[in-house]
This record gives sequence, C-alpha cells and structure tokens, in this order.
Amino acid sequence: MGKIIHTLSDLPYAYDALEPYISKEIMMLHHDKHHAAYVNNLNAALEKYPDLFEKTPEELLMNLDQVPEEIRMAVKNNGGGHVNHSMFWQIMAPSSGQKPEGQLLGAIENQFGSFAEFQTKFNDAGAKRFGSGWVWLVRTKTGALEIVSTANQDNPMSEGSAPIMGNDVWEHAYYLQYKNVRPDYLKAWWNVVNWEKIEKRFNNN
Ligand code: MN3
Repeated sequence: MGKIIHTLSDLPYAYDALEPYISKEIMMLHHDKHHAAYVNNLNAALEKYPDLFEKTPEELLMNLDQVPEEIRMAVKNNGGGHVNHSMFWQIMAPSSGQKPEGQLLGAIENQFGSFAEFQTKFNDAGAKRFGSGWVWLVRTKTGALEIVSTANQDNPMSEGSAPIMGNDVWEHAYYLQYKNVRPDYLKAWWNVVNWEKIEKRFNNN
C-alpha cells in the first residue's frame, strides 16, 4: 500500500528573502517550527486511519464530514495548518513592487471598486479577526470574489470556497517584529505579495 507521509517542503527562497518586511527569525520559526508541527501532527492523527494517507490534505479539508470524528478536529487544525502555510510561502516573494495584472486586477476592481479599496478591506478584515486566524480572498461557490476571515487554521475550502490568497494573522506570523500592532504587519505584507503566483491560483480556481 502506497502510504504517503505528508512532508514539509523547503521555502522557495532564503529565510531572509522577505526582509525588511518579514524577518529571518520569524520565517525560520514559522516554517521550521510551526509549519513542521502541523505536518507532524497531521501525520500522527492519520496513523490510526492509514487509508486516509491516500488522500491529499486538500481532499481531507474539502470533505471533513468523511473524516472519522475521532480525528476530525486534528485533521481540520493540522491539515489546515499544512495547506494554509504551503500556500502562504508560495504567494510571497522578495520585494518587487508588483501589483496584480490582467483578469485578476479587473476582477478585483469590478468587485471592490479599486485595488486600493480591496487592500483596505482586506487589511480591515485581517485586523478584526479576533485571536488567531487568516484573512482570505476567495472565489465563492457562485463565482464571486469575496474577502473573508477564518479562525484558527480553518480553510475556506471546507466551506466550498476556493482560496485565491490568504494572509496569516496568528501572532507567530508577526509578533517578533511588529509586536501587538497587527495593522502594521498587514500593511507591510503587501510588499512581499507574489502576484504572479496568485494570478495562477485565480486562473486555476
Ligand atoms: Mn502561521
């Protein structure tokens, strides 16, 4: 039986590549400790139901009702942690001053009025998420773009939406550098957003 243990991929850039906006220290802890723990805990949860190793973490999150109740919360939290962070590293890149282009920019302007207005609403939703969670741009079941926030490691795909991009607003993502001032982190984050990758996600979802 081809049991696939979920694994942690390397960052697609150096730990210090996102400085000065996200420090090397944050990236090392966030990837090597926090993300690694989600992967390890997901594997540990699935040990009792090894058939589920055949499914991708996304398949598990999209069908949580089919995951045995005994491990459902562990899969939601740690499978979510794995999927969310795997996306997160990919949709960031060293500072390039990029902006979205083409169809994605058009869709954002159409839905939110302007790119600046979209950023304001995204930052606002991220700032208002109480406690730990994520802020997302998703495509809903009806095809509309929407900004949502989720608690913990919940992924919008569990509710039937397709996550186009998301920012991590857990304190571990910013506290060492921005202390308690989450809005400063949310603002600075736009400097390291990889729009090329997000456009691909937009076109494929
Ligand atoms: Mn995180």
